[in-house]
Amino acid sequence: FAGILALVIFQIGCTQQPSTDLSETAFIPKPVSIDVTGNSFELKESSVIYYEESVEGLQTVAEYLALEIKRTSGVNLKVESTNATPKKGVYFTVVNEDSKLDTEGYELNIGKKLIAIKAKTVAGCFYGVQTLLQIIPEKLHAEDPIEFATGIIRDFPEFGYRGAMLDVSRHFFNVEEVKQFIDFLAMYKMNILHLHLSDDQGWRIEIKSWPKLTEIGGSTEVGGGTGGFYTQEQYTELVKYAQERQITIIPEIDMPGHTNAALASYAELNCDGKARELYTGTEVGFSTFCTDKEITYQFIDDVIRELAALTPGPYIHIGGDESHVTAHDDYVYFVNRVQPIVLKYGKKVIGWDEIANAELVDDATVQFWADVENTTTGVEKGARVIMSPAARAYLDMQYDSTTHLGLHWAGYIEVDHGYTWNPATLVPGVTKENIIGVEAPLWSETVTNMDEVEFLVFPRLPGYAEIGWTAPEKRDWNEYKMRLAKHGKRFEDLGINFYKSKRVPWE
Ligand code: TNX
Repeated sequence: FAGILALVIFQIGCTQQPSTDLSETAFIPKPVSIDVTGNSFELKESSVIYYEESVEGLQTVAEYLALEIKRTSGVNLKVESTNATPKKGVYFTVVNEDSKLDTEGYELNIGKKLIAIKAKTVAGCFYGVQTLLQIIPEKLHAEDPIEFATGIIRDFPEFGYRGAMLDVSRHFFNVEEVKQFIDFLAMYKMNILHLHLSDDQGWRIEIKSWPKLTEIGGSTEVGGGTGGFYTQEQYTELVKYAQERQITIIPEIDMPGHTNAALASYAELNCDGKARELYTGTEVGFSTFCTDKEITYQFIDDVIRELAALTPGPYIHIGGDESHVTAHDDYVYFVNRVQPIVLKYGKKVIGWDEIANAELVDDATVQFWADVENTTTGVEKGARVIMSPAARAYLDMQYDSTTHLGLHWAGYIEVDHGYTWNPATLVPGVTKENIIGVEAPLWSETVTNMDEVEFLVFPRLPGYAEIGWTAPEKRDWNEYKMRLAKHGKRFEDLGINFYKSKRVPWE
């Protein structure tokens, strides 16, 4: 009897039959609603992925799904346009009138013959794809059928801004590495990549009117490595790659502090007219642009003009943090002069919470990282807020005292600590109405390669994605950790070097 039982268990374990209960899938972020219909849909080699012909950008989404299915299973599905709902296969459609669908929302209807993904926007369809992909195991064998449990998922995000930041200044990450980072965000329906493009240790974006920024300022990084920079063509390639994944890149030029790389490249930007030495250490707060020289503002005008031309997204980030050697009045004067330059080139201003000490222009956004008073001042001045609390959301904070990568000036952030906070109640006086969303920054003083990026990003990133997407009353650590545990297999199959936190019951 025991032998037969063992055989039965062995067979169940081996047949790879997926559950037909859609609600058992460990989705991250957790969808708004799942209705289970208890059947299964089988994707065959002959299945076609259709997209509504008249919708611009929908073909890219359909092709993205085909490529992901090919990557995981080796199966090559055909992608075709249509102007009528097909009877079988996969079908993408964009509808204008459905009032139940939010701008970024989607409805994923998995029937026995047809998977229909409906949304108001192409972005919504893309999020439907990400949900669908979480139903398929990350690695399939060619002979395995690709089965989907049937049911209907209706879903939309809590916040419109769901992002992460990558500091490419302290250590440089090349185009391929940034693309990989973008893929991580896309998997979890994040829609913002903030790139920290300049700091004391390196200037990373080509500015054609000031070429020494990258020739000199781009040649270093923390620890003495050779640095690097993106040509404008490479940067445009990144913007496009992100766009295809519904991600907006927000470029940051940090100023007036954190500017040593620029001050080393051009002597005239210094008050004493002398170029600074290049810097490869990790101190902060020692550099400043000369706020009372006109050339400073001509320089910034050129930089923002060129950057805005490379930026289809609505925002330019002007930094503004830790300008410890800029006198307060000079700082305020500087931020007041720089903001209109951003507006002049058709973009909106974002700055770290310190910029709230200046007068804020219309539509300015302050990024809360440490100072509650700055942030509430910003709100009083009419600004909106991005929540990036260092003690909860900094991806460069160590997990605990035994994990060595990262810093701990804002404390240790174990996976549960990073997950169990509510952006709308964390800072008294800053409510949901003031907040556009959540961003998890990865500063790179200690991070030198993608293996190290992955260790700090995973498994915390899915949690920040869920905080941005899923309403707080639907989030609970004890339930979330079970879903996260199932994603461990996915991380392994993707070759991601993740931190195996003891607080997560990995399978
Ligand atoms: C503070 S957060 C900084 C960065 C550092 C980071 C390290 C912020 C706006 N400024 O310059 O890289 O801490 O965690």
